[in-house]
Amino acid sequence: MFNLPYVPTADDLIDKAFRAGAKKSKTVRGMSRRKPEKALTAEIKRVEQISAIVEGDLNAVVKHFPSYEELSEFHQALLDLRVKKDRYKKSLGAVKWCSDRVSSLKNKTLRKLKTQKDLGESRVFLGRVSSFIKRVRKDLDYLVEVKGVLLSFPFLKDEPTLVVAGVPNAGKSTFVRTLTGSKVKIASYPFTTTEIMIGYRKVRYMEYQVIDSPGILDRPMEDRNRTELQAVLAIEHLADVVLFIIDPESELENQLRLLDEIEQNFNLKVHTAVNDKGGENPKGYETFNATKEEDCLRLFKECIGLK
Ligand SMILES: Nc1nc2c(ncn2[C@@H]2O[C@H](COP(=O)(O)OP(=O)(O)OP(=O)(O)O)[C@@H](O)[C@H]2O)c(=O)[nH]1
Ligand SMILES: [Mg+2]
Repeated sequence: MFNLPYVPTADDLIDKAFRAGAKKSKTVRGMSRRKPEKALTAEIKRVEQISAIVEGDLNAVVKHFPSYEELSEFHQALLDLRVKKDRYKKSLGAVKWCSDRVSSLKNKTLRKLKTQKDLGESRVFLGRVSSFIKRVRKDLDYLVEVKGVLLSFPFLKDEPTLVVAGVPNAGKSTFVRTLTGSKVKIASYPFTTTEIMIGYRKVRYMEYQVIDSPGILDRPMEDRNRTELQAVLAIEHLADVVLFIIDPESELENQLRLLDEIEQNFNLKVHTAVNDKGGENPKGYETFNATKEEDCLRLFKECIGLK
């Protein structure tokens, strides 16, 4: 989804650029250290090569990392859970600053080398480039972290979307897996799903996006952890309709309060069903077995308004 470039560490970038510079100057200079003309050309080539590599790597970062503003609302909210947006903006700005400084220093150094023919300018250039790069060391490290976060984002299609929600261990993933065939993880303990997972199902030639979300606990929003909040964001930003699965083995009171919260806070159609793990179903909600395809398809069609 994001075409994110290689983000070098400060040390790697210095190392890579300086090595390439040395190699380039060596091929020009050859073995004849004493010829001043060749020595000068060799230093010019070194400076050009180093700045090409530094600017190339840094500009790729500036160009290909998405700006916060160009992300969808859902992705912005997801990023906010993991990353400080001001820090992200600042890091991109710092990388741009470094690339610009190297570029203007290169121009200045090349002018001096060509006019004054002072080879010492090349050494000054190396020192200053290295210190510019070291000044953005933390920014580069931060962007490596942001890259990991951006790459973990789910790829979403612009299609009618059902978000499956409920308390942990309710059977959400089992439903999504049976309905869509997506290989989401299922286990008999809470918080098995820690990120938003996506499956697709076609019904009457129309494709629907089905989102498996982490469990949400019935507790105040400010107490909810990052895992739970991802589910809240999916309901808020992605859902056209919600399927709320009730776990008959878990306390009903809490689940009904959570259901009420979802119904009150988001202007959405919420369909409710109880899976058939056993236990009671006092309100007479529809029962289904999440491992049976026919049950899941029936329920799904009801959610999207098809018979
Ligand atoms: N008998 C029965 N067991 C089910 C049903 N649905 C799920 N289970 C079992 O319930 C347990 C939890 O299932 P998951 O699908 O992982 O639940 P989840 O809601 O995704 O859980 P989290 O990701 O932790 O929130 C597993 O042991 C499933 O095998 C069902 O319809 N009938
Ligand atoms: Mg799950």
